[in-house]
Amino acid sequence: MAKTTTKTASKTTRGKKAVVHKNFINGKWVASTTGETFENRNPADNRQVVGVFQKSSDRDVNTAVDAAHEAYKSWRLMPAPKRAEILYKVGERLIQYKEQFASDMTREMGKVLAETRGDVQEAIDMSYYMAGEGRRQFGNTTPSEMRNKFQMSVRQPMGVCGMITPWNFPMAIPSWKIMPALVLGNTVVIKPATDTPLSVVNFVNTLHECGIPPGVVNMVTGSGRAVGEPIINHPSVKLVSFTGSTEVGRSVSSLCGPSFKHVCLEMGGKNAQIVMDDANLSLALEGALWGGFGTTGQRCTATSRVIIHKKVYDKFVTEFVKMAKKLKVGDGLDPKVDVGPTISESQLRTVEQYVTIGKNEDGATLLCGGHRLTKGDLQHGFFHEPTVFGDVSPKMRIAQEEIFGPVVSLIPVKSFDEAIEVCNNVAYGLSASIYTQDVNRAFTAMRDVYTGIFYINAPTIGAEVHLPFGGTKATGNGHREAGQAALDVFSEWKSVYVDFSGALQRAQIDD
Ligand code: UN1
Repeated sequence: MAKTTTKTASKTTRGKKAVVHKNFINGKWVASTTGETFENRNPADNRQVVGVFQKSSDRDVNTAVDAAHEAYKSWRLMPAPKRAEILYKVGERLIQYKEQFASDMTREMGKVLAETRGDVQEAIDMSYYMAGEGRRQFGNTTPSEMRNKFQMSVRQPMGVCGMITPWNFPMAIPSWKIMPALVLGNTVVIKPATDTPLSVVNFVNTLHECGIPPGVVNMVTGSGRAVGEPIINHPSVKLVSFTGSTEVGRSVSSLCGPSFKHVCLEMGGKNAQIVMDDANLSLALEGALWGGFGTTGQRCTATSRVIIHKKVYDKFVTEFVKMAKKLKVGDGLDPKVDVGPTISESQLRTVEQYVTIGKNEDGATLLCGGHRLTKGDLQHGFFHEPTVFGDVSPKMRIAQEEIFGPVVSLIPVKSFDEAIEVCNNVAYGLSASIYTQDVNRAFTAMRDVYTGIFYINAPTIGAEVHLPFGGTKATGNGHREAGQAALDVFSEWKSVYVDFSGALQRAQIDD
C-alpha cells in the first residue's frame, strides 16, 4: 500500500478520522502558510469527508515555484534516459497501487471503479510511453548548403511548467502533463482541481517514492484564484498547461498573453456520434450509451449529441431509451452500478438547468430521465437520471452547449451531407464518430469532420496515450497533449549549425 502523505487526524466523519494532506514542496509535505484547510467530500455521499487539504495562497505558490526553479538547474542536466528510468518505475509502482488509487478516486469524484481503474491505467500508460521518450526525443540532421558544415535540431526544456488540472480525469490528465514535462527536463508546479486533490496527492507521492529529486515536482492545493492565478502570473513559470472549461481557459490565455508565456489549453466539447442508415445498429446503440453516459457524461469527449439518419431514427430512439432507462445509477464503488453521481451540487444544478432549457425548446421531447435522484441513500449524493432528448434540432441550446452531465440529444438528419454539417456546426471541435459499413462514407467523414479526434464504428470516447489528444476551434489553442505532440508543448526547438571548415561561410551568399 502507498504510504499516506500526512497522518494528522482531523474531522470525524461517521467515526472515521479524515486524513489531512499537505502541499508537496521541495520534496517535503508541508502545511500551507495560511493555516487553513478545505474538505474534499464524496459526491456519492456528501456526508463522507474523503480528505482534508491545504487552502493555499500565493506565498505557497512562490515557495513551490522557487523550489522548481532551483531544481531545474540540475534536473535539466540529468541524462534523459536516467530521468526516464524514474518514470518507468512510476509506471511499475502505479500498477501495485492501482486498486487503492482507483477506489480513492471513485470516492473523491464518483465515477465507477472500472473507470477509475482505467484512469489510473492511463497514467501507467503515459508513464511507460514517456519513459520510452527518454531514449528518443529525436531531432533532425539535414545536409548543409555549405561544405564542412553540420546541422541538426535538438529539443531543449523550458524550465518551470505550471499545470492546472481538472476533476474528471484526476490522475490521467496530470500524467499527460507531468510525464512529458519531466522526461524533457522541465520541473513542475501543479494545482489539482479542488474536487479531486487526493488523486494528485497519490500520483505525486508515487513520483516521490520512485526517486524524483526534491523540487522537481511540486503540488499546491487550493482555489483557482488563490493558487492558479499566482502560478500563471509567476515570472519563473515559462509554460502553463490547463485543462478545464472554455471560459476559464480564455482567462488563462489572456493572463499569459502579455508576457508571451506558452500556454496549452484543453477545453470544452460538444461531441457527436453520427449513425448512418447502414450502421450496425446494436453496435451504434452500445457506443452511444457508453459515450453518452460513461463517466456520467462528464468527459470532454462525451457523446452529448447523436446525429441519426431518419431511416433508422425511430428504431434507434426506441432502443436507446430502453437501454438508458436500464442503467443503474448509484455509488461507483458498487459493482452493479453503471452511472455514478455528478461531481457537485453546482454541476447537478447545471444539468437540471439544461433539462429545463431542453424541455422549453420548441420541438424537443424529453424521452427519459430529467430528474435528480433523491431516493434512500441517493439523497446524500449528486445523482441525476440518464436523460435523453429526442427530435432535437441542431440550433437548440442542448445541441450547441456543453452540458457535462448525463444528457444526450438525439438529432434526426436526412442525409450524410447534412450529418457532417450538423456535426461540424458547433463552437467546439474535440471528438466525433461515425457508424457506417460504407468505407467511402467513413473516409469522407474522416476527412470532412473538423475535430481533433475522430472514430469510425466506435464512440467519441476512448483516446489512447500515444496519439495526440485535443481539439479544434473553442476546444483548444492549437496544441495537443499526449503522443509525440506533447513533446512539442513541453520543449522548444534549437537548430544547431556546426561549421568545421575553418573559414567564414556566408549562408545564402557564398557557394
Ligand atoms: C476527457 O474527456 O476529459 O479519450 C479525457 C478518453 C479518455 C480521456 C478523456 N482517454 O475518453
